[in-house]
Formats: sequence, C-alpha cells, structure tokens
Amino acid sequence: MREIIERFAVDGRPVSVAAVGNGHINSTWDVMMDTGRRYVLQKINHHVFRDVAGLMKNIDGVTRYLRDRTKDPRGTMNLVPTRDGALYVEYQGKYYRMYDYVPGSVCLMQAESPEVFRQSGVAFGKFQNQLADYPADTLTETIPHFHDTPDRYRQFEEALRRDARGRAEKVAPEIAFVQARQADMGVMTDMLRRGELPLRVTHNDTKLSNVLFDETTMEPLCVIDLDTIIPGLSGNDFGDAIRFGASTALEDEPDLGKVHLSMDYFSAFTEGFLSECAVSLSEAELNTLVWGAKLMTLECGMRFLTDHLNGDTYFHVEREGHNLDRARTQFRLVEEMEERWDELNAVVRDTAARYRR
Ligand code: GN1
Ligand code: MG
Repeated sequence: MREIIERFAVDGRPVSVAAVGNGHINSTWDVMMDTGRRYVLQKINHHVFRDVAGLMKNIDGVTRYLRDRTKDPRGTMNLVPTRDGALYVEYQGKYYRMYDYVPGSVCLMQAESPEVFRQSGVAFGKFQNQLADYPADTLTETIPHFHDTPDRYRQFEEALRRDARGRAEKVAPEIAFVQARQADMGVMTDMLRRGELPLRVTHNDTKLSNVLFDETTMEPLCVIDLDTIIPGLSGNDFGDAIRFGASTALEDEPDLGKVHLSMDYFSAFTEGFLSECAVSLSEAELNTLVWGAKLMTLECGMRFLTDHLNGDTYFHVEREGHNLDRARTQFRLVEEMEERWDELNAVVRDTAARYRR
C-alpha cells in the first residue's frame, strides 16, 4: 500500500491504513500520515467502471466546478493527483485514486432524526442546483443504462433464465413480485423519451451515506461518491434518497418486521429537497417524484435479486443470502409506497406549493 500511496502527491509518509466505508462496489481506506495529514484512498472497481480514465475525468471536472462555486473548504471533495499529475494510479492491474480527508466529518448509515434527513435533502437539492449548468456533453456515461429500469428488468429476466446457481426456485415470491410490476418499469423512461421530462446532470446514487455531515453540528458538508454523475432524472435522485433514508431499517436488515417506510422521514426529506429545488423543477418532474421513489426502490431490489441469481458477482456481500436480504427490504418498501401512494403525492404537492408561491 505504501508504494501506491507514495505515487500520489501526498504530504508525508503513511503511518496507518485502515479499511473503511460501506460501499458495495469500490474499496476504501483511511490513510494517516506522519505529518498529521489524512487521506482517503480508493480502489476503483474496474469491472463495474470499465472506463477508469473517463470516470476520473468526470470527477476531476465536477469537483473543480464545485470548488469554484463554494466558499466552504469542506464544501466538495478534492482529488489528490499523482506525482506526475495524473488523476489515478494503475498498480498491478488495479486502479486507485486519492482524496483529501474532509476534516471533522461523519458518514451516516441512518439519520438519527427527521431533521438530519431533511438536511441531506437540502444537500442533494443544492447539489442538483449547483450542477444545473454543468456542461453535460463533457461527461462520460460511466455506466451505460445505469437507471434504465426496463433494461435492468431485461437483465433480471436474463439472470432468471440462466439461473446460474440454481437459486430461482427458492425465491419464487420475490421473482413474482418483480414480474408483477413489469408494466411500471418504463414509466419514467417513457416520459423521458416523449420529451416530457428534462435530462439533468444528476448524482444517481443519493443515499444518505453519500453525504458527509459535520461531526458536531450535524450540518451537511458535501456530497460524496461522484462515480455516477451523468445526465439523468431529478426524480431518480429524489427517489434513491427516499429508498435508502426513509426506511426504518438498514438496507440489508434481515428482519422484515423492522422495515417500514417512515412518513416522517419521507416528509422531512421532501421538505429539504424541495426547499432547494421546487422552483427549478418542472410540473411534470414534481409529479414524478413519488414514481422516482418507487422505481428506484424497485430497480435496486431487482438489481440485488439479479445479483443473487447470478451468484453475487456485482455487489460486495458479507454473508450467504446478503443480496436476497437487501432485495427483500426494497420490495417491502415498494409495497408500502404503493399502499400510501396518494398520501405520498399529497406531501410532495403541498410541500412544493409552499415553495412555488
Ligand atoms: C451501489 O457502491 P455504492 O455503495 O456507492 C450501487 C448503487 C446502489 C447502491 C445500493 C455503481 O452503490 O447504484 O444504489 O449500491 N452503485 C453502483 O446501496 O452500482
Ligand atoms: Mg456509488
């Protein structure tokens, strides 16, 4: 690791390296230096991100752009270049990047109160506004068809046909759950195709754990995980945040009795997000926020189930059936969203109305 670290333009020599983070794709380490400086080292999963150069160019462009638009030194991530000025290190066929550690920050897996979750809504709403004029044509599509839900469905059906590990038989109810919703998959992508929804520069992975908070004030500092900043739908950014943060349990909670959609958390996030961007969203976008929540949750559950069927080749897993547990929590949330559909839409409508007067 020392060799990799010292290829970057770091200040000092490393004294400790500790694995951190809860990402399902990349690996992350907290690196302490003898000078007191601290860095975040990441190994990029190049099976998922096949164009590492394009990915890093996106992140470099976006972080520089945000740096010019925020006064707070902790307001965006900063890449540490290599000693020869490159954006990443290639070492024994693996790819690494380095960020400055954001001092005094914490990453949350669950919000301890609706207020904290509301604040994450402010952070993602602001983030979307800050990138509103970012030159979208300079972005590499790091994962093609990333939130193309019908395409995700196609991949699910393919995994089911292959049934590589013979697991399909044991997950018949989950398979049926997805198949029963095939007609829903294309709601947002069809609207996009018909020109009813605008493409924006979006984050596409807006889980709560992708916001850093100040460890004492619990105010949001910056948005992290810039791997999937590509043109997308604002409803998906809203929706993915709800999927993760408005649940009463963790994404991989095995006890489904604990998994519910919290109306308080839903309302709090809606409040925070719309306080920042109600005025910039179109009427059609506002009308699809709840669809975004349902489809991001359904899509994510379907992706976990697909990976379970494929034998856990995409998401990191720590136990047998981990992806299946994750899929089940998502489907439980989808069910509750369907049950509370009108109520959820009323919250969005009323909140938006307050900010659009
Ligand atoms: C993955 O790697 P991570 O934890 O940031 C995934 C997201 C999923 C998320 C579910 C590139 O994100 O799309 O929503 O897991 N990222 C990729 O927690 O597939
Ligand atoms: Mg991510």
